[in-house]
Amino acid sequence: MPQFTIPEADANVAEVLRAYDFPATLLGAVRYGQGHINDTFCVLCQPQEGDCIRFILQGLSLAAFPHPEELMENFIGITSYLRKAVIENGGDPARETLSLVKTRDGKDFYTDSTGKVWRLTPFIENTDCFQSATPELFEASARTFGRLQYLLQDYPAETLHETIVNFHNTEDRYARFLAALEADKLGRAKDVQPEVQFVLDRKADCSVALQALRDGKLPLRVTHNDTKLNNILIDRTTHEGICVIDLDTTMPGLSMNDFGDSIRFGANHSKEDEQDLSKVNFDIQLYEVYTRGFLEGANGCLTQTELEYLPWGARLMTLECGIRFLTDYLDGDHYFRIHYPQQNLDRARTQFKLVKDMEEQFEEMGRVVKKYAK
Ligand code: ADP
Ligand code: GN1
Ligand code: MG
Repeated sequence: MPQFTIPEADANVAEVLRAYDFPATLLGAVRYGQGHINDTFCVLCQPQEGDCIRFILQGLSLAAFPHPEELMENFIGITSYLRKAVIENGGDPARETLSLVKTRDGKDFYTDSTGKVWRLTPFIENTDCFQSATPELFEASARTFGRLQYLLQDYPAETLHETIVNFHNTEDRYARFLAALEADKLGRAKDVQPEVQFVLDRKADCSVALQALRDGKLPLRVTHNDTKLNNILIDRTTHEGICVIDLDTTMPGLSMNDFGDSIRFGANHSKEDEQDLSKVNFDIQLYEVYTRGFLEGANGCLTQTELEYLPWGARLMTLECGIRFLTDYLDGDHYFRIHYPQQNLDRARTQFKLVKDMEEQFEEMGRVVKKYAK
């Protein structure tokens, strides 16, 4: 039987595991996934016969989510709502939406002795989670994210907490970037002048979506707000997107941002922290397949103006994410988990290269949306 040890640094995982009753012999927990924010572990249990039973254990980042109890309230509201929708459509709720395992004392999550909130969910088996995808898989992910928009269109948005205030407020992100630049805590600003200038030159862009919202042109919907390809599980048998995960930022937002964040992450062939920028290119063909899939999944629920703003969503989510990486770099890397010192700067650079490419192909991006808009 394999033995797993819990690393010293994650000592409170042992405490958390004791809070749960597992259905078979607990083997241990290993770090899992490529998320930048939460602490994710795969928990393994061995029944007397048969394969391991797996769970996903997640410690919520207090740096990102100051009110984890509110976040968990959102999580329960959204997953219960999706569960009903899946059942109504004849689907399998155990695989098509996340669910929670209760603690020994019947709670939906566990708060450890340091105040950190943890949740346990069944591992959705026979699925894959991709960092990059073939056009077919990318289109499948698009259908699933588009469909989420469709499924959540009547969700009572006013019941949701804003888990991260001003999350996709690009004007606010710009202001926080200026503050980090001004403070220049680690003296890094002098080495990143081209990147700083890139952001300063795009101040006006940061207002495009918010101005449209203020003008009443775009509706506020319930959106996921973190629609990376690796926030979706793809069924290994059907190759369809089966479950949207990472619901921590699901709250009122703009449809263009859900579309845009997927394009930012998936419509290229490079890693988010690729150092060789000659490899970082926006791929309009991948953009096209994603657009087709997203609009199919959304099933006509988007307004004409929302459709017109989709290309801006891609440009702005990419710019905003680059601004956030650069801000964190200037600030000393407190928000996004890094694995080497310049990683946030490398991440910012890839985003800015993609923004530049999108600016050059912006008209074509608009034409593609028109081609598939119902
Ligand atoms: P983060 O907020 O850190 O990105 P995620 O919720 O996206 O955390 O989880 C990190 C990774 O863990 C995912 O990319 C996926 O590979 C895996 N994962 C999360 N939940 C499940 C689940 N219920 N079943 C299978 N894999 C999961
Ligand atoms: C974070 O949690 P994860 O790794 O799925 C971040 C997103 C960024 C993304 C960049 C809560 O997503 O907003 O776009 O990194 N999530 C949060 O890869 O800040
Ligand atoms: Mg994630």
